[in-house]
Amino acid sequence: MKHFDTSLYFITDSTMYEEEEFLRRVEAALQGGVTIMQIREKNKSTRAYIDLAEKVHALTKRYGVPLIIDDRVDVALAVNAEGVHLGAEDMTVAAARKILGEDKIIGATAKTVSWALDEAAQGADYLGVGAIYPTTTKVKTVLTSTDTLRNICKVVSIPVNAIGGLNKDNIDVLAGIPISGVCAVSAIMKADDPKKAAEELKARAQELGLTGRKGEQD
Ligand code: TZP
Ligand code: MG
Repeated sequence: MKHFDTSLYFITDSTMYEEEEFLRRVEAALQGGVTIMQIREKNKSTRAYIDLAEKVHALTKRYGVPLIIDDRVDVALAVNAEGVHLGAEDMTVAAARKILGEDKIIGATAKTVSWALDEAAQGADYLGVGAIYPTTTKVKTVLTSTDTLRNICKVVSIPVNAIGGLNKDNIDVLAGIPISGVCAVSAIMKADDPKKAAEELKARAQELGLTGRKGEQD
């Protein structure tokens, strides 16, 4: 049985900080109540990715928060992370499931209804849908409308999270859409006070009814 809560899904970006400051911010975010965390590294060697993921995992375990590894099934296995997040250029969910087994969390990116249906059929445990707003985080993405987000929520039964340019002052656009939570990089990572930023984003998401549908599969 997998239990996870995507209410406040924090995705890291280590590119602008020394390691000590990066880890301090990661811990502050955990103290602020993030419910699931993803380490996202695009430019590190495999060895450096594993090294940093081990350090982040030591922190997330202390706070009882699942750690998801972006892109890399091998890194997820190496650090015994709780899961992996896969996009269009990564291993398929079906292939990752064969390697990781049923107990690991496998998330997928989806930007259209048909893409979402395909990922769910392959056995994805949750979907990340966006970018809802333009983002300052380095990523190859296009905007996804809130109509598409709503339609994806209608057709899949797994948790759906919104992502892209989201912060406490603009997530009201998601009100009434049955998502399970919000994903954020910059709103937390680049905040003056990441703990406070996580607390405020979570509180606002809860206020708008955007949280709390948990991923629970047998
Ligand atoms: N996928 C779609 S948008 C995005 C990713 C990884 C980046 C989100 O970053 P931010 O800083 O929360 O806009
Ligand atoms: Mg990817």
